[in-house]
Amino acid sequence: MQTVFEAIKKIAFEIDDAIKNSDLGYAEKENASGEDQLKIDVLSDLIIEKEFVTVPRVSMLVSEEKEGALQLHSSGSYMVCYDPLDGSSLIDVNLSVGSIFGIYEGSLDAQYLVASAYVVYGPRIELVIAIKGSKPMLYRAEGDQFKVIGEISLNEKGKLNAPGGTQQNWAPHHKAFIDSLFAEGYRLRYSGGMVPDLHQILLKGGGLFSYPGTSDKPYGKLRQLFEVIPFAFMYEQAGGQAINEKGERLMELVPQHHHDTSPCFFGSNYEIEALKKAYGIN
Ligand code: AHM
Ligand code: MG
Repeated sequence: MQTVFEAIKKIAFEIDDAIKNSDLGYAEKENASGEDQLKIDVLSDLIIEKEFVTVPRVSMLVSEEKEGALQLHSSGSYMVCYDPLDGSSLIDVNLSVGSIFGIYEGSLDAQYLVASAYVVYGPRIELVIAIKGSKPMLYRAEGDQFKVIGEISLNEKGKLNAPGGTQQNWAPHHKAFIDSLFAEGYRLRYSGGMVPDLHQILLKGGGLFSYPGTSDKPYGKLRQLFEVIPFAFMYEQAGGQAINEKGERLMELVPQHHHDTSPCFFGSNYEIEALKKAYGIN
């Protein structure tokens, strides 16, 4: 596993350099979800592919930017699913973006996820790695190295509310619940990039990030294999919860297709329990 994490550290520096110095225009094609691809999305995908080609433990790659899986080493056992540059549409306004990695062994199914990691490209580069049985670990780039900062642990209750999706397309019970959190004193924190938004909640001790099913996107927007499941694992390891609209743990998802999405709610315990009550799924 260490070789996979070392590869992610090298990738983080290379993608950060690409964000700062490369062409930010549109590529000629769309990605597998039918969204416009930026040249930097394609470049970030290639940077990751090039690095994992050198890691014999990696058997296969599944990327937000690729239609199918890419087979690598037949001797390897880790299947790495990744979103090379999440929130890339925020680069032109100079907001933080990120890369997300889910490392699966055995099957592409949430319960076979053995580790996850994400990188935040902000004023500084930060990396968070979660492995089974321990709290997520935060690293910060200093020079050309990552320095350990410490464990991440969620409080029982937070103060931040990050509600995703277009409000006019929310279900009335979802809107009522989000409003009730604001009425309780929660503060809005939403940049439109799930990596910095979820990172902020993790580092500030708690809160809620939601991306529900909406009238225009009944199954939500965020992709199970390389967005939802890696962060669900992070939140559970940090002492929080991650569920879907039925109250099921996102760590029980069994994706049918590589690019399947799911409604998702990540938070500290208080907010997730309040959500279950509001949704009538207690
Ligand atoms: P992307 O992978 O195409 O960048 O889209 C994912 C992003 C997430 O980072 C973010 O949480 C979400 O899209 C924001 O969507 P919305 O603008 O609908 O709130
Ligand atoms: Mg994404």
